[in-house]
Amino acid sequence: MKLTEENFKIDYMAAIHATTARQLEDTSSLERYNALGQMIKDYIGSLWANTNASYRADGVKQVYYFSMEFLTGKFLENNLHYLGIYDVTRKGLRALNIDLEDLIEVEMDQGLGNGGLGRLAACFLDAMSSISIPGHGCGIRYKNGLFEQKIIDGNQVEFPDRWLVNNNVWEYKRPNKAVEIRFNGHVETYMEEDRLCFKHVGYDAVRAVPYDTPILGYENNTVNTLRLWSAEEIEDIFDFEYFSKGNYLSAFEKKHSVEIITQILYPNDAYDEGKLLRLKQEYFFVSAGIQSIITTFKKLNLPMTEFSDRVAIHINDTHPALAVPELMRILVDEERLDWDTAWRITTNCISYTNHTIMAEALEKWPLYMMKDLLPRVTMVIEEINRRFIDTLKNIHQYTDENKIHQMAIINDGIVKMAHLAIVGSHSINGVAELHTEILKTRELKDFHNIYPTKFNNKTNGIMHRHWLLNANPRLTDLIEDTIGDGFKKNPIVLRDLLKYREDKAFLDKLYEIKHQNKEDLAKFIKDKLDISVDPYSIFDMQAKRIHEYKRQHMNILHVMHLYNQLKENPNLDMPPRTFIFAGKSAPSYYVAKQIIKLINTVGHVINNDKTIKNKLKVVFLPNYGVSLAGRMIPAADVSEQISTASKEASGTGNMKFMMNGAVTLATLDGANIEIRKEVGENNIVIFGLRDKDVYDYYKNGNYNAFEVYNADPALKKVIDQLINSFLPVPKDEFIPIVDRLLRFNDEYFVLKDFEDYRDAQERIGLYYRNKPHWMKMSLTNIACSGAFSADYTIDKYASGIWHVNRKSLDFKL
Ligand code: 26W
Repeated sequence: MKLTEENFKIDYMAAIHATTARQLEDTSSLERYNALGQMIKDYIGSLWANTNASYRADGVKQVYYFSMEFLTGKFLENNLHYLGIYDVTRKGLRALNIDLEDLIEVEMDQGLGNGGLGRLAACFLDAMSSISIPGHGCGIRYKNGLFEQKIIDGNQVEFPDRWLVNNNVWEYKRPNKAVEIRFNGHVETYMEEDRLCFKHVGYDAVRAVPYDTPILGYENNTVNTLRLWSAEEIEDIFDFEYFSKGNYLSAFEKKHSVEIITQILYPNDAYDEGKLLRLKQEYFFVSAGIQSIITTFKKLNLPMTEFSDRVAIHINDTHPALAVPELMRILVDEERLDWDTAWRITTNCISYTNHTIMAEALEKWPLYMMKDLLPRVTMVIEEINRRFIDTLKNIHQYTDENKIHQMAIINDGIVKMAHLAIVGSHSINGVAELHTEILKTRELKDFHNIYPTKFNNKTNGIMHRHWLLNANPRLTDLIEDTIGDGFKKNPIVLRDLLKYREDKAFLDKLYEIKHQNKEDLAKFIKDKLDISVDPYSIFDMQAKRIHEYKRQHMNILHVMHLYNQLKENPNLDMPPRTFIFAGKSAPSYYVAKQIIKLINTVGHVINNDKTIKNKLKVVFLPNYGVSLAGRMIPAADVSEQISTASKEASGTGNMKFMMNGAVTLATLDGANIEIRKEVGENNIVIFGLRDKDVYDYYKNGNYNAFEVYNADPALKKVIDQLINSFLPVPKDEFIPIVDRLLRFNDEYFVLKDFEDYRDAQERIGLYYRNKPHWMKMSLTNIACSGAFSADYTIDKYASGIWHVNRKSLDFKL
């Protein structure tokens, strides 16, 4: 949009007065931020209204991306860039003696997600808007996002994430669009003419109130909607009888029991606890979302049979899989369609992405629990299951009862959400090539046999504009000065940078930028943790959720090994290294928490040892999230992507690091494989077991961790150091980790891969020392990263799964 500095100042001062009723000099940073947010929201308003009006007028097919998690982070900076008013805002504020950076700092991260899955949903929203796909998000407005992590005495301690304390300037509450959600009660059947009908009675009703946030496209006038639902009591729940008798607490009890539904995000990212409240959350937002989609569709005055021509519903993992029976319930019970027609519409609408093969993450609900909470929906699932089993027997001629039992949606009193999602959707995709292969040939092989065409791959992508424009302005400027700004809309043109591989002046500039980013991070580390790190050392980073399969413990064991070498020979010729970790552990995942403690304990020993001459430092940055990622990633030299082969479905941090010029140190797992293809094997450092080796070991049972431990003295030494008082903690502190590695035979092959990892790290050291060589590797990574933009991923979802078209909008502000 066009905005002059003069107009900016007029609008901003008006916003200050309107939102604060104070003079500018009397306002706080928070008030100034809110005023700016409000002003931008006003600018967005007409674009947003226009987008919706044009979708409705043309009756275009729209996508609804259902996700339990949206990890969007901050909006201010992004919205300024996307409206094309970043520079004028900065200048205008400067003229008023305000630093835009300070206001950006004030915004709290919207951290409504655990990790990869939630961040992917946020990147996808951006991409849908930016490539002009009519597509919206549907989720939950948790009052508390993922917990805030503090490190106290080396341990992770969780604190509530109160992201709403200062209000959320970006959202619109829309009480007039609230819907009712029904839990518990029972089902009555009755005949109407010759149709068997079902009525849900005696239920507890909850009000779902939507809060809408505008999702801007990059300079294209498109504003889609992220609709998050919040639970409120239905008016007369508040019990006046209790209240008038002075029993105030009881009067509020019911209100509380309703609001608790959207109170908190479950902090697990790879373990399903099967908690009733989570099931409530899942049904709550799925039912609300589908009801509101149906209301929107009805405004088109089309027959219900055209629903799937106008609506695509995507489910982000199985968490929203109740969309299948809920849509069926509404089509059959309320819209009075026959089962087969309803089923055709439902399966044509719904598509599903699988994000994990970890068995413990697969959602399963006890049938009795589901029946109690959702009596009618469970009946629908039972009917879907009955018909599915019929198909297996009659169409596919299955006679093996065992196989049928295994594939059933419900068996042994358990409802399997992945099976429900597969049967009820027309597309099932994995998130990287290897992951999809594993789904097809192993984890979901039986389903692939009967539905071969439903399965497809869509390798993940990232919001390249965020990870460049917002996170790394220095690099963005250099790219723009060198190849122009076409990459913002068309990131594949980053490849033009390859021309500069031999250009010393360019590589020097690139080095200088990385160095400045490292200086900034070093300062941040000093301020936050009082640890001095050398910006000339290799910044080697592992930032992601803490999990044994991601193998942060392999990394820290290797750091201990380097330390042992330096202790033996303080003059060892080794490039100085700073190992930087960040990530949260699920609060109930004991071993992961011990890994955090181990990293901090080792850090404490190493960082305080003067004899190693600052050649080694270990830093654990607390509270990893979108904002911290934005500080860390631009300063990384090495990106650690070292999961046990076959376990990481894709990874997306790997893509963000490469885009910022880090060299990836990786196993052949997830999207690392595609990264290697893009950059070529000389520009990535690969080590370790392959997925096939891992599966062979599991199958043959011929891995013996003790043998590896006994055969490698350096490895044995570091493992022994965990429990022999080498570390300043009680001797039994790290026994659980050692037990997992030895007594329980090292499920994730940390010991097996250790030697190869050590060699790979040595290669990293050698490459780094050859500065021109290293900078060429770094440049190649940046240049080849455009292929991983979510813009391309979403383009493939749109054409290959959703069958929706781009809708260009020419409205101008
Ligand atoms: C029920 C508890 C639970 C909650 C979340 C189980 C599993 C999850 C997610 C599926 C975990 C997750 O975030 N998976 C990650 O998804 C990313 C986006 O596709 C991938 O890049 C990561 O490899 C995958 O671990």
